[in-house]
Amino acid sequence: MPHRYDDYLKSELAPVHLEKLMALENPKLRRFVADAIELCRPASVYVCTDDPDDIAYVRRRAIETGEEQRLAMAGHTCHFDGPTDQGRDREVTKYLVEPGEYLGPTIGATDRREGLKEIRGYLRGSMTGREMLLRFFSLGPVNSVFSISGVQMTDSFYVAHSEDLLYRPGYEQFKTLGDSPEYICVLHSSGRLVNGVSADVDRKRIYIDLKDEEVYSVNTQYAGNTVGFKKLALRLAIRKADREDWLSEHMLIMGVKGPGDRTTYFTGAFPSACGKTSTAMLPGETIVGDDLAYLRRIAGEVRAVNVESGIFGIIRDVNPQDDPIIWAALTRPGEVIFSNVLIRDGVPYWEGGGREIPDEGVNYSGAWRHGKKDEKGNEVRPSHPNARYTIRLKDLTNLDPRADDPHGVPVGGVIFGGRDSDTWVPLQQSFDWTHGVITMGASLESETTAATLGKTGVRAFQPMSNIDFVSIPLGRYVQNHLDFVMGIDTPPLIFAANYFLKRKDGGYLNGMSDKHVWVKWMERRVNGELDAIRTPTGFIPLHEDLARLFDEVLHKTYTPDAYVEQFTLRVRENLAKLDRIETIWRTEVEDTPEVLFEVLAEQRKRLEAARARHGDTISPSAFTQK
Ligand code: SPV
Ligand code: MN
Repeated sequence: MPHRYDDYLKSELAPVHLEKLMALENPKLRRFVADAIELCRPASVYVCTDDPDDIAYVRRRAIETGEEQRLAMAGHTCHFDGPTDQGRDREVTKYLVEPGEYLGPTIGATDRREGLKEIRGYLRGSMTGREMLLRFFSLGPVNSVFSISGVQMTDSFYVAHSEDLLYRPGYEQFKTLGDSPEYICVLHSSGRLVNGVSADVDRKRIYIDLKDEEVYSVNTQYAGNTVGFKKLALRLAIRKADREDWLSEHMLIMGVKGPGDRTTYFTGAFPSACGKTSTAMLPGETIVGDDLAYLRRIAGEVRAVNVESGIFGIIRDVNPQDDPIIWAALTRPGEVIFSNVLIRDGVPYWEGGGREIPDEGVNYSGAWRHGKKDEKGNEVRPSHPNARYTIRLKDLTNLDPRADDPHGVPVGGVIFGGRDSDTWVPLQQSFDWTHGVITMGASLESETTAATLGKTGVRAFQPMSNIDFVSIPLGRYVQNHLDFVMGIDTPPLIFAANYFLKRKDGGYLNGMSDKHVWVKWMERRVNGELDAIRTPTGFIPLHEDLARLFDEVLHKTYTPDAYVEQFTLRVRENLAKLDRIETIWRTEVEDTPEVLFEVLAEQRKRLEAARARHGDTISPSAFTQK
């Protein structure tokens, strides 16, 4: 049946591309594509299917346009984002909302009409003389109850190439949608380029239209602002999950080996640059995903899939000792995109990479030599702290065999962890699901990192590590978590991890690899095999169990003194945190569920009673085994 936009599309698309588009009998798609062409005025439109020739075209053009440069090793390329485009930009990322629509203290919101007018103004004519790409992906395994289809239009071959590595192909799946409007649309333009870099930085905008489920992104290239199916689609998926009674989360998924052949699956929510990828990559365990998870209740179980099929990971400190598997994938021939690292003679260098960084080369600031300063007089580091690599998961040797299972993997435990230098013990388990959701997930705080622009090291409210992406009223979001396990006999256990606890003198209390012991302890707890000590804030491990696991996993001695220092309850800090968290939920959130205050009040009572008996710092030996 002919659609309203057919004649226009016929006049704009070459026959071969028109045919690929028209094979998808979807009216909303035709409207979206026609509107985008009319707005951005590209010189031509290339419709990519799942065909390897189309995918190879994108890869080739990324080099030809200069968005990526070939490196010495076969298949390796590098890309630079502009100096002010090195992380997600919260300031200019906004939801477009109808008057009166309430979301809470997440990223900003702006009036839908005005926002559309502004961003569409910036997109107008933005692709003049350039080629527009249309790409289709499946978020989640193809043909699965979990999956969402996504369509991206972009003038960036780097963005489209990154998506090849990060998402499962979705053109064929799109055909099965028929005329359904249930998919996510993203329109991106890098805007005016100077030396291949978005030039109109003050007109950078990322706007999420909640009504039409479309995302607009312009005058930026950093993947977190442009790759449609990472954080842009996450914001829309959270709304869909809310409507359909499941969860869309900023979580890793991993398999942890137990005794015998047992694998227990965990999801883990950590804010950006707080150990999510390194947890998912622990040696000897298996990775399902490192960033985004969809969770559903299926046949009395919680099950999860990875939205993605690749990693856009922080490269800093990836070296043969700490990240041997990623290191191997980054140093052998194969498809890898390096971004914002230092390049010298076709070789990428980054901080903490275990190889000596040369004194000069090329990085995101242009020609670089040791001691270079920016306009503000600050030293330009050789590789940006948020420099990244993009790879396919299947190029890793530790990919879980069930990573593409359309039914997902069963979730035994959920981990919440932030960058917290002074409050939480390194590891604890909640008393039950509600206690975990409220005192761990909804109470998460984390010090800011280079993954977002702005000052780093500032303690910030980070419920479920998802605050930048929550697109429904925040109280409702927490209520959805509370309700999620209704009807499930044995819900996943909830754990809180803190990899960043420091001594008073400022040194970290734990080594980087200690997290491996923590996940092994969680695995045993999920399987009911170890006892624990009940403290006012949760169950903590026994020294003897950790000592055994340290020996087994890391071949290290774990002394009683180290244990006491790490697991001493810091009552004052925990009470101060309760004050901060309660204030936010009371004063900044309009729809906080009452149970949240009740559960926080119970925690406060337990902490105060313990303080009355034992003082402000309480050794684990003061509490009883349970
Ligand atoms: C993160 O910052 O959480 C990331 C990278 O996973 S991105 O969101 O794409 O910037
Ligand atoms: Mn992330």
